Amino acid sequence: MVEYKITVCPHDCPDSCSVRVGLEDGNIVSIAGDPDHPITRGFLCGKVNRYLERVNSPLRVLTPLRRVGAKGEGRFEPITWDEALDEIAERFGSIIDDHGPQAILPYSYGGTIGMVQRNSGHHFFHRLGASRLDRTICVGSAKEGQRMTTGEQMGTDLEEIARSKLVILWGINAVATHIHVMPLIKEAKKAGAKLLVIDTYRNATARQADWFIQVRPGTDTALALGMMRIMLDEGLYDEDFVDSYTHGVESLREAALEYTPQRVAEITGVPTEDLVKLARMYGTTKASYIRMGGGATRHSHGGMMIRTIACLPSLTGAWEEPGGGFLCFGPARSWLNSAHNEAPLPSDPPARTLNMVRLGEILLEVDNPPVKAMYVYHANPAVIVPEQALVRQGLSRDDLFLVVHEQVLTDTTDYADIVLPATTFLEHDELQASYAHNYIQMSPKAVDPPGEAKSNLETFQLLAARMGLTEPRFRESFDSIVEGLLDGKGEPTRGLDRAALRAGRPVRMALPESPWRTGLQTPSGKFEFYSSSMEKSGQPPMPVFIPSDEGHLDNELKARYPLQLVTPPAQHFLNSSFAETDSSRRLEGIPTLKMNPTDADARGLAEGGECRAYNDRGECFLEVEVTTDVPAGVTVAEGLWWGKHHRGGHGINVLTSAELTDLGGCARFHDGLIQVEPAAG
Ligand SMILES: Nc1nc2c(c(=O)[nH]1)N[C@H]1C(S)=C(S)[C@@H](COP(=O)(O)OP(=O)(O)OC[C@H]3O[C@@H](n4cnc5c(=O)[nH]c(N)nc54)[C@H](O)[C@@H]3O)O[C@H]1N2
Ligand SMILES: Nc1nc2c(c(=O)[nH]1)N[C@H]1C(S)=C(S)[C@@H](COP(=O)(O)OP(=O)(O)OC[C@H]3O[C@@H](n4cnc5c(=O)[nH]c(N)nc54)[C@H](O)[C@@H]3O)O[C@H]1N2
Ligand code: SF4
Ligand SMILES: [Mo]
Repeated sequence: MVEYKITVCPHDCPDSCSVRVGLEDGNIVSIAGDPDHPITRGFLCGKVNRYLERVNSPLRVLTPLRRVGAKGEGRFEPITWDEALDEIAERFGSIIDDHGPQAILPYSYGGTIGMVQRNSGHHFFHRLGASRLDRTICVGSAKEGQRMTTGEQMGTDLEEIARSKLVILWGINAVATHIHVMPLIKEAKKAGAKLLVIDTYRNATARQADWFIQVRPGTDTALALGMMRIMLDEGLYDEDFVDSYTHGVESLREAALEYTPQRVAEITGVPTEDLVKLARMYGTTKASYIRMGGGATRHSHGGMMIRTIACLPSLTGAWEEPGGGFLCFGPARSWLNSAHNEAPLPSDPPARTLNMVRLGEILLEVDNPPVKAMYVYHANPAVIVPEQALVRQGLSRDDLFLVVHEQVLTDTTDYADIVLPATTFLEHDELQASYAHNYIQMSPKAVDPPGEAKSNLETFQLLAARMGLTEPRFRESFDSIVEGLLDGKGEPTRGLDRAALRAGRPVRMALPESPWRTGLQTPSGKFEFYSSSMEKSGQPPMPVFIPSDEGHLDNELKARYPLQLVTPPAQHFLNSSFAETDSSRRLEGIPTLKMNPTDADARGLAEGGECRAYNDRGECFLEVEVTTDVPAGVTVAEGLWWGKHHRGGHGINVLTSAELTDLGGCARFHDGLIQVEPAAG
């Protein structure tokens, strides 16, 4: 007899699917989408459909391990939890004695976005006085940039898309990265809506669009300003809305003046007639919904880019129209009381903050004190961080004590002194909240952990005890942490149906409606075309197109490295996760660089040949795909393949820059320059 349990996918994906696990005699026999969840609608992505392959992977870590080979070799012997905890406590203790607690750095990010497990190390590291990590690699520029225009906690309910008349997927490859938005779009299309995709290459999502608008990477600010110039000129905006709820429209009119269709076409590559058509279409459709991804924000001026695009719905008043609005990273999670397990207590020692994007520099150059120990959990920094050659060099340091808590052996565990076995979401309890839709849900474990795997929460509690930390917060039960998180910042959490939540049902958070009527969290309380916060951050207060520091300038660097490199997610991987599963790798094929025929021909590169892509930061070997899906001058590598899947041992992030974005300290994943040549040998 098969019985079913409902749990929730915790991977770093906007969909936070409700997962129906089939069990027979305590063993998992099936994994499928929960038909009763309004967003999941009974289906999962291929990656998680095949989750048993990940759970039972030959790379699965089942006991603590201690390094026996050289750093980078990944050779280990099994040890007991007691031995592992003793060694970590002892090494941390002596590093604190010799260099102070800031010589210890936690490093975690998106392996899980579960509200409990993800942040369960914070109290431990805060209490030690360890260096703090600025976790900006994904949403930094998007959140900070949008905040400038709309204030915090803003984003239209995802489900409104079904009622939209014009859906714009802007810098988001939703067919791969946000698949559960597609049924909502389908519903809207059935009722007559159009789907627009604005992207730098014809990706899987662009193929489904009624209209695909191809922009040069990093130029969307000019596109949006060009649209707004036409809309303001032709009166295609909502005067009442603008008068009541926005700040600085006259300055916007002035700022937009120089973005004539001709100039915008030159900057963006979008033909003038397309720009005019786009502006009129957007300006006359109030029920227009912009669903933004990270694409446009992962550029040197990515903060300015999203800030400018977020002005569009504020001009038409789409925010207040059923089926209209704007969403990038959604606000539901932020209503929970994440301070409960995230924020330092007043009694915790102060500590410096280091930006996760700059890990190479952190490990090789930061001093006073140098980082002597790093504890990695739910992250794979050897693959996902820019300037990978420096990161690897740092991870290879013999004097760095590296602990990695992992589900599977990765490129990062190859450098570890100690590896600890981690549970998957099927094996631990969690509270899940999405960053796209407004449902939260309990995610109880479906089975017991295999081998000696332990959750993040349990591991940090054991570690705290081993280091003599006795405060109650290091013994707090899962249920009590959940209560703390639900003790949120207002009505959306107070009004939650606790019984339904405890019963494992998805519970919709009722977020404040029309917050602009009562005042947004901006200095003026309104949507800000003019932003004094921008000025405070050292940025122009008005939207303005600024060429990318690396990708756009005609200079000596561009002469040597003429091709811009865009590195977006692959459909069958989730960042670097799932690259360990054979079936995902088979479906992705081989690490590939997409190139326009003009660029390939000019370099003597043919379809299927191997190329060497390089710049001053390093080199990466990939197979060439010749395609008109990418414009001339642009190359695209979907990922993230691990270093060990590439000849030469470096993945695509060996080529990306660790310079930070204009706002929010994010990485510039789609902004760098490269040269490409046929690979020798
Ligand atoms: N299958 C799968 N799903 C995922 C992930 C994954 O790795 N694989 N990752 C998850 C995570 S952590 C995140 S943050 C999201 C990210 O998912 P997305 O937001 O979809 O990813 P991005 O890297 O932001 O790139 C999205 C698109 O932006 C385009 N782009 C790049 N630069 C520009 C630009 O300047 N302008 C415009 N208009 N487009 C541009 C790229 O070509 C790409 O098609 O997806 C999540 N879901
Ligand atoms: N070039 C390029 N680089 C990128 C991106 C890009 O688009 N282009 N995307 C960036 C973005 S948006 C993001 S979010 C980051 C993501 O980068 P990461 O945060 O490193 O995410 P993953 O690559 O998925 O690796 C997460 C690891 O955590 C492990 N894990 C999962 N669950 C748990 C758990 O409960 N406990 C423990 N201890 N371990 C667990 C998984 O096995 C996996 O190896 O990558 C960034 N890097
Ligand atoms: S990775 Fe995303 S689409 Fe796939 S099951 Fe998880 S939440 Fe759903
Ligand atoms: Mo992300």
